[in-house]
Amino acid sequence: MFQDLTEKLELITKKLKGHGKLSEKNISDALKEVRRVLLEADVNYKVAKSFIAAVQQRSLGQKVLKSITPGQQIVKIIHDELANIMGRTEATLNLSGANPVVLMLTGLQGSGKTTLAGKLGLYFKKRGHKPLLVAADTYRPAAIDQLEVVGQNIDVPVLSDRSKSAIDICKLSVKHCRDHGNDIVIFDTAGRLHIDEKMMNELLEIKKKTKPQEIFFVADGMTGQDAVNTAKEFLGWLDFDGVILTKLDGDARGGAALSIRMATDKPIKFISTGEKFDAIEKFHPERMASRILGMGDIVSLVEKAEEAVDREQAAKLEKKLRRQQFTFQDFYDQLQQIKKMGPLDQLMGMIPGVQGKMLKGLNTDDRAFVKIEAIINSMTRDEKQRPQIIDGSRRKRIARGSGTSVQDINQLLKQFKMMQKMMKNVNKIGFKGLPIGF
Ligand SMILES: Nc1nc2c(ncn2[C@@H]2O[C@H](COP(=O)(O)OP(=O)(O)O)[C@@H](O)[C@H]2O)c(=O)[nH]1
Ligand SMILES: [Mg+2]
Repeated sequence: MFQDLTEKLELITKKLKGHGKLSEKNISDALKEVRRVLLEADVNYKVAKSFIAAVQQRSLGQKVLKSITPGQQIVKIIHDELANIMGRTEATLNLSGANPVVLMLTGLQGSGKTTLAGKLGLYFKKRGHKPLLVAADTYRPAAIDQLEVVGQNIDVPVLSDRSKSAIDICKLSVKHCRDHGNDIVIFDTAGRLHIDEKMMNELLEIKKKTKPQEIFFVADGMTGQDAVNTAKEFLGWLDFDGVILTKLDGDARGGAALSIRMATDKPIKFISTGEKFDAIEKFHPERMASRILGMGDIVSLVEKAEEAVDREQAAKLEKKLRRQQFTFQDFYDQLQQIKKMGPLDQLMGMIPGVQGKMLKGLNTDDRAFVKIEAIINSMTRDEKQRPQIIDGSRRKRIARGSGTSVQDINQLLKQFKMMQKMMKNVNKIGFKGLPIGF
């Protein structure tokens, strides 16, 4: 997420922290650089300007300059002000007092609405709700098919009717929910490549007729300023309640995430970081500021682990670790759990102290997992339990069986030994039921 922006900011903050003393000139030079970096990330210039002014004002106080660690204090101020421009406190969701709760997704075509309907559906299902998805993009038959496939994937019902208008199907869905016990209904509305009046009027009509608790503007996080401009236009027509940023994985530059709150005065409520249905998180400005500055986000990491980890299995593993019986089978099971948490490079980025540039050369590709899995699968039961018996000829056999090389096997055995050692240490300080390495 925002790798380029993070790397550049890390350089600047490192320099700041390196100074024993800071002069006003040091600070204004650094802030000029920060401003340039923000603009390069496609942050709105007014947002960048007011951000720099706020940091400057707080940094130049005598207290900061005369403190023992002025550099660190300024980095803290940058962090706080970054969180400020993104909204400071976590936005709440309005889920009470309605039966069903109506959530409406709006935005341009391709911004990620249909995929998001699935992500939100799964998100609420996991939390004990009974969501219903509504195919309100009635112009392209393929759009209805797409949502139906999404529904099948996450095992959440989809309401569609190819003979009805978007407004009618939305109205109908509210009654459908009451009849079928669905407590949350999510409208997947039509998008256009550009805003047009007809589309806006249709959305307005749906709003009037169904009175949604939350209308979300779904913004493609990769698009920077464009997303902000579109958001403002939608706001003028529709007065939405919150923003959801998608596609913050990959090459997103950060401009949309950092500007959209100030530009619309509406909170960002969720972010999405991938195409899979579990790639959704509630938005926390403070945590996001930490991630952008390369400080990691341990809280989100632990939450992800808690969601993915099978408690019973974790307890079993803990017992084994206490008896120091960690085997390749356990290693394999742990890999499965880590895989459930999401792409490796995203997880690594949440660990404090792991800097953007460290991730660059590293093979955090999920293909590395596949190789390890293949190797473990080619071991006999006995070998998995007692890796010390894996001698030269066994290594050759495993390499052949898994389509890898003896070198790969050697490397994995070495890693496994290291992990066993690490596990002993973890054992000493107390195992908290988290997957290996975290
Ligand atoms: N990388 C990435 N791709 C996404 C994300 N959300 C959606 N997409 C992709 O963006 C494309 C458009 O998504 P779709 O849900 O059909 O957008 P819609 O036109 O607004 O309904 C699809 O190829 C999705 O797989 C995301 O968070 N990350
Ligand atoms: Mg769609």
